[in-house]
Amino acid sequence: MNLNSSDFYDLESDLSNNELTIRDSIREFSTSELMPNINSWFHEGRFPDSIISEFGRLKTLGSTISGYGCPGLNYTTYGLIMKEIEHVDSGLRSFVSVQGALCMFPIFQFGTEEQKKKHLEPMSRGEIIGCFGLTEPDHGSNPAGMETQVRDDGDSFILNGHKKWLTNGTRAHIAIVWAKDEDEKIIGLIVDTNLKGIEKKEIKNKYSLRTSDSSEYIFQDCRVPKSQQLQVSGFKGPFSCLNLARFGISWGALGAASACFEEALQYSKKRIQFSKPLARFQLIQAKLSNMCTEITKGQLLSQSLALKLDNRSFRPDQISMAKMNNVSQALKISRESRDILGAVGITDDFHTMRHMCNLETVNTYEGTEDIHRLIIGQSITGKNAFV
Ligand code: TGC
Ligand code: FAD
Repeated sequence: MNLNSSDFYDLESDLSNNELTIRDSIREFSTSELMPNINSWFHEGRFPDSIISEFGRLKTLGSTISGYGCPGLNYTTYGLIMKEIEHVDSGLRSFVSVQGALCMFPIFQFGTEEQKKKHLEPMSRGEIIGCFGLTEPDHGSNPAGMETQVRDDGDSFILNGHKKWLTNGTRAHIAIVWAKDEDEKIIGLIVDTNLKGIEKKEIKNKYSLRTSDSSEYIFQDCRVPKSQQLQVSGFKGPFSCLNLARFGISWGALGAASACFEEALQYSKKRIQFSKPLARFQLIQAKLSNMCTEITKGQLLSQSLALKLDNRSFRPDQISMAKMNNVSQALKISRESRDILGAVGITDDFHTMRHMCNLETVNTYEGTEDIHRLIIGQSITGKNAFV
């Protein structure tokens, strides 16, 4: 076994040649293009636009979609891509999640043929960028309370409301916006972000996910042509996009967790205290053993879930379990790794603390840890804690 590896069960041997080839191409790109720059991007608090076309060239955008310029990869490969990118940084993975799972997926799944032909191919190349507006300032965990609404006006809808925390929002060409119609039904619109009546504000003051573009959109009598409506009604529209994104996050979190574990493991073998390497102390070994065990368990959950998604036999509450577990464990692992690194762990000579700050966001977005706990609770008890 490679002692720096967190793959204790040799789960890599379950991967096909094609899955490994794609994983390796992302790893090569991450090592040569992303890792050398990640600290500067994080300090500057900016998403690097220069990598978007590379993400497109590497087929990371909309990778599970078949046709319209997309490669139709299986869910294990999609997961591996997310893991490799988040091994570098959660904010960079967020760009890919939002573009693919939250914007291209609904267009593919619920769009008209005309909408698919217009958007999907350029989106797969990163020439059209999307963002996703479900959350509002007063409605996060409970989007059912949303106040954003549309009024019917002939060939158009008149859109009013306020969406917050849109990842990719300041550079997006289109926004997938979820709103209530006059009958209080949820509808989805592909909104051209240059339309009159949209005010965009970047959210700058973040300690977490600093390489990701977060923004808010205020719609004031924004006229959206009805031709931009998605063919879905009700919450299954936005929630089915979240399924794919949450699944990808369950893999991504394993990337961040293994980056932290690998850093702590290497350091513990070199750092001498009390005349011994830290790795010789039982308490340090216990921490490393726990981290490695949790990463292995998380990988088993995500790999098993990928096969269920391939067979279309998954349940959303199974995705909740993988998202909740893998992200909360990754956050714990990043904190333990930071502890093992001692003082130097708070500097950017190491990547652990950046991962730790990022994982605070990942544990909150796409459904907080406790919201997923309650989704699982509802399944196993048959009692709905949300009403
Ligand atoms: P509920 O009554 O349970 O369901 C309403 C309708 O939706 C259907 N449904 C689903 N369909 C597909 N997949 C799922 N996962 C689904 N969950 C529910 C359900 O069958 C029902 O359909 P129908 O036809 O019977 O009407 O809905 P609820 O309002 O009680 O939901 C409760 C709760 C808490 C589970 C839900 O509100 C929730 O998941 N809240 C969390 C909100 C959230 O995750 N927001 C994410 C915003 S996007 C984001 O964070 C992007 S981060 C981007 C990045 O990666 O950078
Ligand atoms: P709240 O819902 O106010 O929750 C606050 C706390 O209360 C949490 O601990 C929560 O678990 C707890 N809580 C809430 N309800 C219950 C309950 N019933 N029982 C027990 N505890 C409860 N949204 C988008 O639509 N698009 C995006 O692209 C997007 N990107 C994001 C990027 C970043 C960097 C961040 C931080 C968020 C992003 N979000 C996005 C928003 C994200 O989905 C929400 O932040 C998340 O759903 C939680 O909502 P909230 O922040 O309003 O917290």
